[in-house]
Amino acid sequence: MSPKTAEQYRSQTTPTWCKDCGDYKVLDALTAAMAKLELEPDDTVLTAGVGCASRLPFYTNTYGFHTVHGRALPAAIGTKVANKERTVISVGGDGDGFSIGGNHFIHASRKNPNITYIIMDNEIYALTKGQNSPTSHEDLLTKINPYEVVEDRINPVLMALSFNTSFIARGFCEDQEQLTDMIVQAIKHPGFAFVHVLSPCTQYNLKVTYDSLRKRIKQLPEDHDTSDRIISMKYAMTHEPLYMGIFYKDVRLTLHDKLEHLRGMSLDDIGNPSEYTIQDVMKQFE
Ligand SMILES: Cc1ncc(C[n+]2csc(CCOP(=O)(O)OP(=O)(O)O)c2C)c(N)n1
Repeated sequence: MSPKTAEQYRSQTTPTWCKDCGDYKVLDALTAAMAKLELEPDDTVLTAGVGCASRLPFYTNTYGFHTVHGRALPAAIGTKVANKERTVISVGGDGDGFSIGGNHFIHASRKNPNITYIIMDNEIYALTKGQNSPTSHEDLLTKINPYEVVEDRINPVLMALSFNTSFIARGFCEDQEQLTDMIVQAIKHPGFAFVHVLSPCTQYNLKVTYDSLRKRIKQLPEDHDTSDRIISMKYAMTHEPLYMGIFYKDVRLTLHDKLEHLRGMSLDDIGNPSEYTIQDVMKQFE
């Protein structure tokens, strides 16, 4: 029988996150969402790259795959392709997801696998003790750029909208109820679902605090049309205010649907591939 409470989805491992790290709250919301959906831990897989946020799978009692830096998504897609019955959720930080792993985000959006991707955005590389990330504010001076920042920041939600990611939401880790509901909807969404979570680091980015975020955020209007990508882009354009809520949803064929179609085609149109010899295949290249 699947667990009934969020606590029952936690592992015995004590998080190594710093005091008041936003990632604790993301873990709370994710496990609450798992409890709401009554996910079976044995049928649930979390994949992650490297970073403080990417440690999250250690703290749940599901299967977990701590991959290498930036590679949470390929592992998740492979897991889902191998077994579509599994609920697959990728987690990680803004550095992992948008810097070294940024290309995978583009291609996951194109493939549209039925997985969920939760990015805990603290606008810094925290595990490596404070370097600028792709989402860092242009004024954030750190030890790698003590005088001036020379790169612009990216806008994750706008980026996802431009890639036509099939579910896009943004939440604040302190708003547990909304974040839990967003994660529930993301997991239920048939396709690649991206949840951008504002999750402050209390050690290495003192410019992005719970208070400063609280002042910047604003809810999307209740009547926001989540099927309208252009309107969603307008809301996503601004960093001030930062709009919260579900920006966009589009139900279309998933990677699995397309692969099934392809499998069907190979049987109907060209016969059983196992009847082919290597010579038959080589002939096609003569
Ligand atoms: C190939 C590779 N390059 C660099 C690193 C060092 N490294 C580990 S975590 C990390 C950044 C993590 O930042 P983020 O993903 O934002 O997560 P956070 O720690 O802030 O939660 C870096 C650069 C690494 N482990 N592997």
